[in-house]
Amino acid sequence: MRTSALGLAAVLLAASMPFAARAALITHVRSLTVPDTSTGICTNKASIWQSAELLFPQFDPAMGTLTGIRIFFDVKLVTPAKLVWDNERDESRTGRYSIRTGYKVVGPHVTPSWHYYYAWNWYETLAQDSDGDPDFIGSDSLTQVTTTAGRMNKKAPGPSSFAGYQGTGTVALRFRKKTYSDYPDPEKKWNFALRFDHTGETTGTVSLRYEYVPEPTTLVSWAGLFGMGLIGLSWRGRKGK
Ligand SMILES: [Ca+2]
Ligand SMILES: [Ca+2]
Repeated sequence: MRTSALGLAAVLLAASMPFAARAALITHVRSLTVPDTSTGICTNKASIWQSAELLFPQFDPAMGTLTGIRIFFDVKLVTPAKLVWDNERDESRTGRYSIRTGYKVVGPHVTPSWHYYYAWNWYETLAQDSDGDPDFIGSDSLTQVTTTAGRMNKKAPGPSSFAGYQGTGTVALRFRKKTYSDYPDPEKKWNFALRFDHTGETTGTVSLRYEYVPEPTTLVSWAGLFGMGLIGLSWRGRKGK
């Protein structure tokens, strides 16, 4: 009886160990809205940054050992970005140009190479020779609207990057969106005035996921219960003799 009780306790304890050591996940999801931005005017290249800050709970070290961090985002332009070009040269040309949207998440120990995503669209349109002022209207103007969407799933490079994410407070992640446009012009022949009428409203979600191994208190308490059961079974075994 004592032998079988010992064997049972050993089996239960062994079975509990992989369970206690298995990684667990906590995912915090935040919705994101980056509104339209007012018009920006520049020459040859247009670029506008927008950003929004999201607060996430830190990982409480009392829960266990943090082993991994992942950031997911899933966003799209819900209103299209609109770009207007105006040719400033007395020469028409079919130009190939792009409107791109870059998405980036910035936080503690996050590098651009860790969380960065681009989506871009290419267009080809004839630009008539310049009609003089005014800009952004007339036969020398091109108007293009575009939509983009981005999805990303990135993992933190390693434990050295976990510091800012651990504690009982919050960690701030800044979501940045860059909408910009340019065109291949190796001969430097072109001169455009560019204007973003707006860069489109972005909505979506950003998620922060912690991967961790739960505190061994779980294992200790199970082992304690099994130990007590073992004592009880042994005692009954002796009493039954
Ligand atoms: Ca012009
Ligand atoms: Ca014009």
